[in-house]
Amino acid sequence: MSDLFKDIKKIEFAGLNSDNPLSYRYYQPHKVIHGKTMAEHLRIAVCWWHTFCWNGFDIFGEGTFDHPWLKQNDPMHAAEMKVDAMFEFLTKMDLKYFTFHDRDIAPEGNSLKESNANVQKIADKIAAKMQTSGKELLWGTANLFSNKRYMAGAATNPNPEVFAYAVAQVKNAIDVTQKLHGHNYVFWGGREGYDSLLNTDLKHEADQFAKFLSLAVEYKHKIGFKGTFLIEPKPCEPTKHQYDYDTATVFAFLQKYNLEKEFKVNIEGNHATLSGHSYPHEVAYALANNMFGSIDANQGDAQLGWDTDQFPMQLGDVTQVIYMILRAGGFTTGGFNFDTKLRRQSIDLVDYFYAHISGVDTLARCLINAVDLIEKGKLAHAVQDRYAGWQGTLGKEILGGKQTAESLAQHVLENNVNPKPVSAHQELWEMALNNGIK
Ligand code: XUL
Ligand code: CO
Repeated sequence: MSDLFKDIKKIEFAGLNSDNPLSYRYYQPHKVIHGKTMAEHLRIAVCWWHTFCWNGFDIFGEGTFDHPWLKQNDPMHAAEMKVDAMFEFLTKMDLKYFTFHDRDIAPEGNSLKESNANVQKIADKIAAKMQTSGKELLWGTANLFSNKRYMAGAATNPNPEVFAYAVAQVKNAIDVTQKLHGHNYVFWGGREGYDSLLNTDLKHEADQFAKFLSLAVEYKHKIGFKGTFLIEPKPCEPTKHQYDYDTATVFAFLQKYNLEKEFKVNIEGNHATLSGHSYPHEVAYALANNMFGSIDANQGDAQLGWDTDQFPMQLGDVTQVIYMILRAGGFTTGGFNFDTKLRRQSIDLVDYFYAHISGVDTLARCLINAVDLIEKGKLAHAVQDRYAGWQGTLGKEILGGKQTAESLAQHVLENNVNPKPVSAHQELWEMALNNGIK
């Protein structure tokens, strides 16, 4: 193994009394809780992009990080070092999964052929590392937004040649994901949206987008890729309006084009709040519509209206999210991905560890909370009792199609139906959730 993080030893569980910041307080990967190990429940991944590619730049200032893999003159050599950094980091953190965009793992060449060759070469190195380490690819994806050819979108670009280029790039990214046995493949519509309606043909762009997804689906089935296709909703940024606004919008779009059976969603916590929803809302909506796939565990900052990609600390939201996921049977192919980045003043290598340990412990702590809420049945009646009436004759007949508007009117009039208002006890359930957060 490389020694890029040579001053840091493997992170171990040390419990709540530990004052060593380089230890887990909650996360015990092999501990069985609610029928599975913590690692199996959470399926935690580290992302390539923000962790090893971003150098701390923002729109007002240059990169602030000075890490070895960011200082190499030869981009392929830098790419190889990033592979070493990822696998050393996963091993030291005792985490199993990773995620990447094609352009994160290997530099873009002078042609797509050259770019594909770069990706294949680094993928071979990744495959070898996976073999010896047992680490796995949670999802792969294509970066269809950084290169200026995509400034007006990829699939939704007014120029069909850009569309063709994007399809060709995605084909290669799916091939690589399949080769590395990826559990999922993600579509985030980086620049699929608009900046001005004055020069945008919304209907045309929607048709293009659907065609793009259909071609990917067709190809997936042709090559027998077994992973799940995921769409990652986000309402804005970089464009002022992104077409995959939120889960409901994605679901409606997919249904219009008969694609809803082919995709699930990758929900990112802060994208949910940017769309004016809560993080639990997006998860609940996805679960309710059989669209739930995976999660990017990022949180935002309540004072900032952009995607800050911070490590999760919101115990209430995360507990509620894990509670819902567990109640629905847990992740299948998905998991919790840290699509998160350090603050640009966190310039030491050890900051990667502080950040991820904090994030992993948030997930583990909220898993423990959620299991406790479930096993003690603290919230069990919140929903069950409220809808109990639907288990009675009237409820069953309505939903079973045995009633019409006329028969219901007759029923109400003849029986002088006069429903009594009942309390929803919202504060009682909020108290139950809050008291369950330990
Ligand atoms: C962008 C974002 C992406 C996707 C994958 O906000 O979240 O990293 O997760 O393209
Ligand atoms: Co994301």
